[in-house]
Amino acid sequence: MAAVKVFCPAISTASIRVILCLEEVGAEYERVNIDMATGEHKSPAHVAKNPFGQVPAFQDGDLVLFESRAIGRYVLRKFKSSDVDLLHGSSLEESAMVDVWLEVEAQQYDKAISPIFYQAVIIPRFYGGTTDEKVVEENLVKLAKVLDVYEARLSHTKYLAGDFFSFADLSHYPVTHFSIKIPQVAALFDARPHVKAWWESLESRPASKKVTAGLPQLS
Ligand code: GS8
Repeated sequence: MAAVKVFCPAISTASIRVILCLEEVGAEYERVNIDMATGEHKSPAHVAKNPFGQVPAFQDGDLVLFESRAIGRYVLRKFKSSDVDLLHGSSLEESAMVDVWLEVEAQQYDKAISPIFYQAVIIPRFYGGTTDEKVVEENLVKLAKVLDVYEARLSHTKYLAGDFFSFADLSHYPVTHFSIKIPQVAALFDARPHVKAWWESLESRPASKKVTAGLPQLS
């Protein structure tokens, strides 16, 4: 069976989400580099795969996908086994809880933490610009409220969807891996012991370590 392909640069939070899924299920894959510095993600060849001119794009034979969370679901369904089913598809209730916390990740968590990451890390490091501290401050307040909900949830269950690791947890990993180095973000995690323990358990997963080994520290 030909390996599936992920079209992305080494560093991209959405793309790392897909690569992590592939590593967790032990699938064979090929990462085809997209050089964002030269605008390759806007090239006709890439836009044919991702019409928004973003990374990642994904190909499995004739099937071409974009949107990292949708690609992740596909990978986890296609390569699921009796050992690894990060969507918990065999249980209606558990898979519903995975869906709930995946939505929370996309609609609440990511919307608070990504602007902090973008302002505090991406703008100064990759665009030579100046961080908008007001945006950072506003989103730190939002992130603190989201993490209060997580702290309450994680004081009852080991992971977000229940006492099992799932795609909902994994989906948080990429942007958090880079953003936790920002002191104000680290302080929010440090102040919430269940969130902190949850984060440490995500960081200690072999797939997380493998995927982020060798990536530069961004902040
Ligand atoms: C977001 C992709 C995205 O923002 C997904 O796949 O989850 N909802 C989409 N990709 C960024 C890189 S960060 O990982 C990107 O391609 N930025 C360049 C651009 O928008 O031009």
